[in-house]
Amino acid sequence: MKFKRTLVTSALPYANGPVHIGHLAGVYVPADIYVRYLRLRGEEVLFVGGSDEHGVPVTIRARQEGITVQDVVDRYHNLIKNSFGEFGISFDVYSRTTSPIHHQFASDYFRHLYDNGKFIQQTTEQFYDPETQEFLTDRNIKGECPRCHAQGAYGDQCEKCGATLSPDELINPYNAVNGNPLTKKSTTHWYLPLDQYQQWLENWILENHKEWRPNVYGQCKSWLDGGLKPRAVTRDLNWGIPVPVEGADGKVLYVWFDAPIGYISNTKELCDANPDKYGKWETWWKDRDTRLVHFIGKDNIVFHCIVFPTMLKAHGDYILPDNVPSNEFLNLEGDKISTSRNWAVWLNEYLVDFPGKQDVLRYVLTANAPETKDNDFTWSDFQARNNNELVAIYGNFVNRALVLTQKYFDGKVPAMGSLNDYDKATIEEFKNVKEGLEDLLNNFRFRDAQKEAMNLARIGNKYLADSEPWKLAKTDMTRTATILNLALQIAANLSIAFEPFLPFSSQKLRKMLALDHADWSQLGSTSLLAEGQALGEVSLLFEKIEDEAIQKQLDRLARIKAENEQKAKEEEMKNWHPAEIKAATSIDDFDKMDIRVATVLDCQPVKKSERLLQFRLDDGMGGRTILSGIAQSYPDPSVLIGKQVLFIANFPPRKMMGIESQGMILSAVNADGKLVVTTVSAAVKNGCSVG
Ligand code: B3M
Ligand code: ZN
Repeated sequence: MKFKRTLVTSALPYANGPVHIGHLAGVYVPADIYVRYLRLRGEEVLFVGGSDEHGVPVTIRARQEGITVQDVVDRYHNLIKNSFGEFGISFDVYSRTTSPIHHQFASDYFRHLYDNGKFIQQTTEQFYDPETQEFLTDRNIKGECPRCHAQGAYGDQCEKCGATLSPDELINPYNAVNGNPLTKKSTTHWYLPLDQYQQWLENWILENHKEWRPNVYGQCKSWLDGGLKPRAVTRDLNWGIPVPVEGADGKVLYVWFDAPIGYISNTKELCDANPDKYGKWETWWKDRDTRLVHFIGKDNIVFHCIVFPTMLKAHGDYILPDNVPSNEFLNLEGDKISTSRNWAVWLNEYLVDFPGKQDVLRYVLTANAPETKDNDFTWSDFQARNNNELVAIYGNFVNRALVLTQKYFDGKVPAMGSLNDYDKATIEEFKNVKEGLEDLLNNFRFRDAQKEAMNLARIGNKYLADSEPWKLAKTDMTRTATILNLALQIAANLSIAFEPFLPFSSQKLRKMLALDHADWSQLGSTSLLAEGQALGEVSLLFEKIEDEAIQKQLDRLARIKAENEQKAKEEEMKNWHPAEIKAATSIDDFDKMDIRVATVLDCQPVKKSERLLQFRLDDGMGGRTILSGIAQSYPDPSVLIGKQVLFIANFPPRKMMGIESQGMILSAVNADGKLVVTTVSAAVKNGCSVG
C-alpha cells in the first residue's frame, strides 16, 4: 500500500532522569535518521516526541531527591528536551504529558471508551501499606527474589538476575520507600479486555505484519500464544490524570494508558498552533493514507503492538501502526545500563567532556545499533571508530580533496576533463550507493545503511590514494583537475548520504563545499559542484580522540562500579532477615554433638584451594588439625592465631586436598555472606565442652 505521509513517533522517555546513550541508540537516533531521510526525499513527515511525566518512576525520584513531583518532571523534561536538541534529534514537536491539552485529551479518550462499554470493572486484592494508607504499585514493592534470592528485587523485576516478577512472588515484600511490611486490601479498577481482541490481534499482527522485525514479531507472537488477559488501565495513585468517572476518587489513569495517547495529543498541540504548516491533527491520526511508525525499545513492544493498538481499535476512528521498529538493548562496557545505578553515559555529561562531538556519538551508536540483538558500547570502540573511520576515512578523504584544491586551484572547483576507465569505474561504484542506501533505510536497517554511506567515503579515499593527484600536479594539471573535481563531487555526495546520520558534519561539509542544501534525489550525481565555484573555508571534519580522554571515562566507570558494589552490600545488610527457625529438636539430639573450645596455634591457606584454611588447634587433648571453608572471609588468616574457637570434636575425620580434617570449626554467616568464627567471651581451658 502506498501512503501519502508518515507520522513517526519515538517513545516518550520518563522524566525521572537525564537521557543516556541507551535511549539514543535504541530509539531516538534511529527515529531521527529515518525522519531526516524522508524529509530529504521531500516526503510529508511529522516527528512527534515528548516526555512521559506520569507513572511511578517520577514519584520515586521525587522522594529520593526530597522535592515535589512537579519539580522532578520540570527539571528532567527540560534537561531531556535540551539533550535531544543538542544531538540534533529533529522533533517537530516535543511536549509533555502534564500539558493541559494532554490531560484533557487522555481524559476524554478514557471517557469515550468508558461510555461505549469498552472496559470491564474488576475488584482485586492489592498490596497495601496500612501505615501510609496507600496501595503500592509493582515498582514500589521490594523483597527477596524468589529465583536468585537477591534482596531488594522489585515487584515487577529482579535487577540482579533479570527475572520478570509479580509482587505476589516476592519473599517478605515490603514498601520500597519506607521499608514497611505490607498487607492486602481490595480495590476496584477498569480493565481493557485484551482477551476480546485476541483474534483480531492475531490476524492483524501474525497474518498481516509478517514484515515486522523478527524480535518484534516474535515477542508479539509469544504474548498472543500465551493468551491475553484483561489489563488494568487505572491505578490507585495520587500522581497522574484523574479517572473521569464518578466515585473514582484517588484513582488515576495508568501511565501506559495515557502515555501513548500523548503521541496524539502532542500532534494536536502542534497542529492546532500551526494549522497552516501542519494541517489538522486528525489527518495524521485518522486518515488511512497516513503511515504510522513507532520507534521504541524492546521493553515497550507489548504496549505499542498490543495494548495501544487495542485502545485505538476500541475507539474505532484511528489508524494503526504500520511498523514498530524496536531495538534490543545497548549495554555499557558489558553491563546493563541502569539509571538507578548510574551505569550510563549521560548525554548532558558527554557534551561537557566531548563538546561538539555529537556526530561522533551518533555515528558510534548507529554503527553498534542493537538492531537484532543486545549490543555493547565500549569506550575503546568509540575511540577506534572515531579515529579509524571518521577521521582516517571520511575526514581524511574530504580534507585531502579540499586542501589539494586550495593548493593547486586556488580553492575553486577545477574543470572535469575527459574520464579514464578508472574514473568511470569509480563513478559506477558510487552511483550504486543511492539504491543500496534506500533499500536499507526503507527497511529500518540503519546500521548497514551507515556502513554503506561510509563505503562511499572509502571509495573516495581509495580513488584519491590510487590516482595520486599530488604527484600528477607536477606534470599534468588537466588530469589533476579532473581527479579533484571528481573527488569534490564525491565529497558533495557524502554530505547528502551522511545527512540523516551525521547532520552536524554534513552541514559543516556543505559549508566547506559552498553547497547550500542537500537533496536526496541528487545522490549519485557528478555535477553537484559547478566548475569554477569557490569553496568555503576548510577545517577538519573530525578530530582524533586521544587516549587520555578515553581513560578519563574508564576511570569514571570504575569509580561508579566500586560505589555500586559498596551500596549493594549496604542494601543487603539493611534488608537482611534471619532465616526461619528450623523444626523443633530435643536436648538428646543436641547432646550428641560434642562442641568444645580450642586455641588456634596456626592458621594457613591450603595450597591450590580458594576456600580452605588449615587450622592447627590446641584442643587440650594433644592437638588436632581442622580444615574450614572460610578462606574468602579471612584474607589474612594469621589474625585468628591465639584466638579460642568453638569446634565440633566428634565428626568422623575427612580428607580434603590430601589433608585430614578432624572436626568442624563453628562460624556465623553474616548478612553479606562473610563467615565469622565463633569464640568464647572469656578465656577457658582448651578442651572444655560447650553445652
Ligand atoms: N515512558 C517507558 C520507557 O521510557 C515509557 C515509554 C512510553 S511510550 C508511550 O521505557
Ligand atoms: Zn533474582
